Amino acid sequence: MVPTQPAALAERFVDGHYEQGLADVLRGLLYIPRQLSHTWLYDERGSRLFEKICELPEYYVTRLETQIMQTHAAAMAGMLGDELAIIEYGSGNSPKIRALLDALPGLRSYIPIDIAASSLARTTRAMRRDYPSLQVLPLCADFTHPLELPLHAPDATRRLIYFPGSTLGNYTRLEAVRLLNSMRALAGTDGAALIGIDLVKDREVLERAYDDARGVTAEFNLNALRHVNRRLGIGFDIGHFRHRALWVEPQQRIEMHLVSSANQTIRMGAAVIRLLRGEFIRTECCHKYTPENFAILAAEAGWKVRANYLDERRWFAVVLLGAA
Ligand code: AVJ
Repeated sequence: MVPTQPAALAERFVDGHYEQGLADVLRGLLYIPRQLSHTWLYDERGSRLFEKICELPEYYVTRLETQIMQTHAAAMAGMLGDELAIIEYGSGNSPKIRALLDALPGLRSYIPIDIAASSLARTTRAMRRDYPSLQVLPLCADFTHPLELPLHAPDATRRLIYFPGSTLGNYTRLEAVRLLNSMRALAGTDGAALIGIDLVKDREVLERAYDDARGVTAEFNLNALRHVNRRLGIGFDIGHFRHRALWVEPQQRIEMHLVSSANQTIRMGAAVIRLLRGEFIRTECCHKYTPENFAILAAEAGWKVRANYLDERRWFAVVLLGAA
């Protein structure tokens, strides 16, 4: 099928990126269960919808983590000391990182890492403005691949990896161990990490958090299909899918699905995919942990838990890790 906007696509998919993107999506849809990478959730509109999700009454994640950071920043700073460079996975510019920076007046440098150049630039500008004595060294990169820190990054300083948001939960157990392992290598022998993880809780609370009454999360999920349509010139009919969030007990995770509400045929290049009514495409997994099983996971990557910071209901945790 010919892409709908050849000029715009040509800009984005130079050197075979278009074919690569199409092949990746097709491979996922032929998988059992059918799946689409969670990264398709985040285009401009998807990022705006996610910001709206963070303000929903049902989505406790962002609020609780911010509250935990504000309550315990001083204690964290006490454990970490001042001689520090912070490397954030995913560029923050959020009240979470700010709580930490405010508690560490002697902090040397802050290195935000983001694959999206525009939000990285926005974060860099805001942080340089609000923390004039801090060295802000942005790195535009995919943190699931080997990282090269900016050349002038201080190497004698102790490193703290900051990975908030429960984003680690989007990865499978194996991928999470690999990611924690690469953080361990990047942090160095005296390095530390601060990871935000969402904790196991009642099914109803979890499913509500991912299927809110106002339908913002449903729109966020469906937007992945709009994104694929636009970027790859596919013709998913948004009206033939509905959002579902499901707690999958054995895997201890929420799965977001797009359920086909009709028998339908989707054409992708030379390939044809037939979806039966009730069949689904999985778009995201959000793993939830207990402090105990997260400690085991971290240990597999060479980390030892130094402190757990939790909210009163024990719904969310920020975990301080050090070398094992
Ligand atoms: C941004 C990955 C942390 O898993 O809770 C929110 C994404 N998906 N609602 C999460 C998300 C549906 C969010 N993370």
